[in-house]
Amino acid sequence: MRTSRIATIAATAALVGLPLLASPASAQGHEGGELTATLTQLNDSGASGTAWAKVTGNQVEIKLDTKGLLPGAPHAQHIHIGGTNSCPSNDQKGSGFEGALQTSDAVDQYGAVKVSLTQDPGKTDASAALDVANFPTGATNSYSRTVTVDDAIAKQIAAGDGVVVVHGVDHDGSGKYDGSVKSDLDPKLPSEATDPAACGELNVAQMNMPQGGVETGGSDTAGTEYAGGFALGALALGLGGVGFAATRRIKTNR
Ligand SMILES: [Cu+2]
Repeated sequence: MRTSRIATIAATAALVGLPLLASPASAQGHEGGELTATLTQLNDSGASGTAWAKVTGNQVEIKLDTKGLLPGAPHAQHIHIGGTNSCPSNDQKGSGFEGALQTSDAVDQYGAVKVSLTQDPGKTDASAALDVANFPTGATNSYSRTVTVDDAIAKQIAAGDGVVVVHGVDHDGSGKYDGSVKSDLDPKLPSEATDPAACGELNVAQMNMPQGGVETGGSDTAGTEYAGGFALGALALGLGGVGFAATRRIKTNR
């Protein structure tokens, strides 16, 4: 009887524990949190990339590799926060050139610029969002910098709310930023200079073990015949479901 109760609890731990572990929304452990993003194209730009970030206190170490961008043209790149903290899809239409998505068209999704990913010595706050002299200009770029942010931004990035957006799209294939449509961010610039080219959501990369206990009551619906399978599954995933459950104080069912 005791054995089967433990098995049942183990199964519960596996069932309850797995979704907890899989959730990036886990609130603890912001300090030192690592994040990754995969950037995919917007506006059929052909651009893509990967990003990695680590938040330590008010420092955000970030690496951003991009490719497929218009060569020889500055590509503004930022961490946006707000909206639904998400990227629009490549086929999403906007108010720009032949229905192109302009930066402000998707603010409800990726939010506003919070960090400007300029090269040294550019400033890195929102005021440097269009500091074209200090952004990468290649078709392929490998960027890394450690930037200082305020407490709120550090927390939001660490929690997975940051979205990396890279700008600059040659819609008409002329080989440079031009055209009659003006930028929604700065009417002195053509929209091609600021329209979003690629986007990726910075998601929490590391997995944390659950800190809370496992509720052991009301677990009798988990059939003991499946318990071994669930426990093995937890072990196979390296989660130690059996050991975790077995060390819990056993509460009598019913
Ligand atoms: Cu941006």
